[in-house]
Amino acid sequence: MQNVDADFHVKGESVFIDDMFTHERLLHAVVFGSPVAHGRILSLDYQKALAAPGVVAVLGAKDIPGENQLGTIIADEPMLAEDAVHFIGDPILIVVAESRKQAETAIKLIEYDIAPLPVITDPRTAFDKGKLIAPPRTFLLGDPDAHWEECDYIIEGSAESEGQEHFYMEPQSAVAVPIERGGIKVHSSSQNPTGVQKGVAKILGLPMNRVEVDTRRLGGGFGGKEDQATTWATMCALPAFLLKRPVKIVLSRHADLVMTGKRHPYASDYKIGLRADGKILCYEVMFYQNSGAAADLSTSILERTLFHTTNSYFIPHVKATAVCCRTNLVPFTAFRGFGGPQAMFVLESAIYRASEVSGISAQAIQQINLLSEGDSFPYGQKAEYSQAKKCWQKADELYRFDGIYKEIETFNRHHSRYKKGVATMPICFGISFTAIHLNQARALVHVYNDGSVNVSTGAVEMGQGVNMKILQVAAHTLGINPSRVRVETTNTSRVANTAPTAASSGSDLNGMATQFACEDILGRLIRFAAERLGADHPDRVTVANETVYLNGEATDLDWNHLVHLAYFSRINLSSEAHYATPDLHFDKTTEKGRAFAYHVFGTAIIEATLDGLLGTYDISRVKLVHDCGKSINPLIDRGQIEGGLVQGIGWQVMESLTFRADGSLVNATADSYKIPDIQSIPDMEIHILEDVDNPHAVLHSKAVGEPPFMYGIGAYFALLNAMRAFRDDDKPLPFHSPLTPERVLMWLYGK
Ligand code: MTE
Ligand code: LUZ
Ligand code: MOS
Repeated sequence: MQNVDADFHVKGESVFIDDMFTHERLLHAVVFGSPVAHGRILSLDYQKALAAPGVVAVLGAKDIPGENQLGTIIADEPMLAEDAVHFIGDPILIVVAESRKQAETAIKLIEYDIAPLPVITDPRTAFDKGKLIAPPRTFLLGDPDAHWEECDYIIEGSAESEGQEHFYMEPQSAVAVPIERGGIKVHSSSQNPTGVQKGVAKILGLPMNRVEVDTRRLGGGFGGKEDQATTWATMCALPAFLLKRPVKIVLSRHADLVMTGKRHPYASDYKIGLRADGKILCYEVMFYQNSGAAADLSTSILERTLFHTTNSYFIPHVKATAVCCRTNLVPFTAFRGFGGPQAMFVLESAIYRASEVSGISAQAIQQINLLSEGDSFPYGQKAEYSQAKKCWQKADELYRFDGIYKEIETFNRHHSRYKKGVATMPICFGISFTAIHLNQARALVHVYNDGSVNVSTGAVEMGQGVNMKILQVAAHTLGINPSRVRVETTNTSRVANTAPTAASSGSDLNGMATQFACEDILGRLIRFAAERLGADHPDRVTVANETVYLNGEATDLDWNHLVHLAYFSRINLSSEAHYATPDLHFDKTTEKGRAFAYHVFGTAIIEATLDGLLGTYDISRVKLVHDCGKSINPLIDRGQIEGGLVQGIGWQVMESLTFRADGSLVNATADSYKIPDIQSIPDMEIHILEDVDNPHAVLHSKAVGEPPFMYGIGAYFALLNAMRAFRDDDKPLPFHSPLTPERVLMWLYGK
């Protein structure tokens, strides 16, 4: 089925925050952020800004009626700076004016004296100086120390990956509207309306029931609006509350690039041990996460890094340690994969090095070590419904890996300026929030007495098609035409205490709650119909294709009529249902448990073509087999696979996020931060694995939002192989993503 949003998006009729509330009482907020990465505020003078045309107010920490604190996991992030600043862009003052332009102009008139303090941008330095956000954690499986002796090859090295900008099309934005008796309603571009509600309530000193948050849709989130949308919602809620006028905030692209969190950069050291037959016996790794200046979600992201240490492989002896290091960069945050990709890049780097040292191909090492059913992850969970081998075999059968390798060898023999490289990339990603309490959702379903249906859940639509999937689940469960169902905005007054739409589990959790609520209403309708039709048991009655069936035979009672009659018989046509993922547990003292409901698998083969004269390249072809369980909507899933893959390629070989020693961002404009465009999309061949099951998610589907991102890691190694084809000497290859054309040229022609 085609996504119901598609037509409206294409015609420009879908409404985003900036399209809302364009009336004249509306004020605009712009935030003045710290110009230095670390310092003590000696003085601030905003009199000139306040006197500038159109300016209504300039607000600071002292104006906050509630608590000046946004940190959710760790309380280390004031909403507005009090006496110190910790990163460039750290919010200090809010300027509110009649127009955005006036507020932006006024900001430049703010005078300040900030005494600089030492700036740390590198996680290893932060670690050496003891600047940690939380103590390190270690996952241990088997006993590596006792088994290094059995290894024929032992390789040590490091691998680094830089950050990534979300580059959602719609920047961070919100509108706050004061409502009666000092309450407030916030329209927020947030993946986490409950988080916004809680944050705004805390800042304003209100109970949560005085704050209503409503989210229609996001122009992309990708994790960037999981935690950090709250910051910007509070920046307009505070002035709206104090000035009693609606206030809008929409970050400029530049402000969004500089002031908001991104994917965490990581520096890592590894040691890997293999037997002569390619079997990996031992793996030891230390991850230094660059967390930025505040905790945000860093500890949770670090945990997911540890959970994905061994990707799609079984390694019997593993010791993985990880630590959140505090630096003077913007607090880094959730981004598709949530720390998983960073771990997987390190292991692929280790495998690549091991292949160079041992002479066993990287592809063979990958294949030999693939996870089997029942194998243990380092956190003790056993692989169930593991499609690791099935995906690999299917990909090999469909695409003939050997043939591709031969084709490329031939190409490289016959070309001197261009060389190609190829790499395989298996993935495995755990589905569930690792913070167990977040694995819950609710749905509120109304069947109106004309037969139309309205569904509200905690899920936020951000382009991933969750509303479409929920619509399909409702229509399927009720046995009615999908055109009858409307999925409402996500609203904290309708559905409370929601988890963020994240961890790829939006449709798993909210879809299941929707199914339960629909089953509840349908059960009442069926009992009612059974009575009317004189059935001896309600089991004899079913609803399908908008028709009531008795003993498998269509009756003349259709959906409309059934609902109409039920209403007049005073049957409740609404239901609220709750779903909590069963059987999840984790013990942090032993770091063992069943952390995930299930895992998602896949295998990609990726080709890169490199121009050795210019150092430019394209990722020319990607073929992959992906496990979607029983897909609810293959068209949407395909879109997620393509989008995730391309975003992953961007992270690994295109998008350079570079910070100077003073903590400033080099790539702070759209022309210096390069995301993949239509020209950089590879030829893609995507096969969704058939005949697979998954009893752990709604309608036997599997989550699809994040896992395909990690195929992009294969692009890095395909490119390394193309580089090797130019220079087959001993020069060590770089394990430092992104591999930009500059880095490739430096390697090709440097000493
Ligand atoms: N797809 C689009 N178009 N836009 C997005 O912002 N976010 C990704 C993924 N796919 C995103 C997307 C991320 S980070 C997650 S966690 C999931 O969608 C969230 O949605 P789901 O849980 O419904 O899959
Ligand atoms: N958010 C979160 C996530 O709070 N916990 C998670 O485990 C997670 N995983 C992926 C993306 N966001
Ligand atoms: Mo996605 S990083 O879980 O929002």
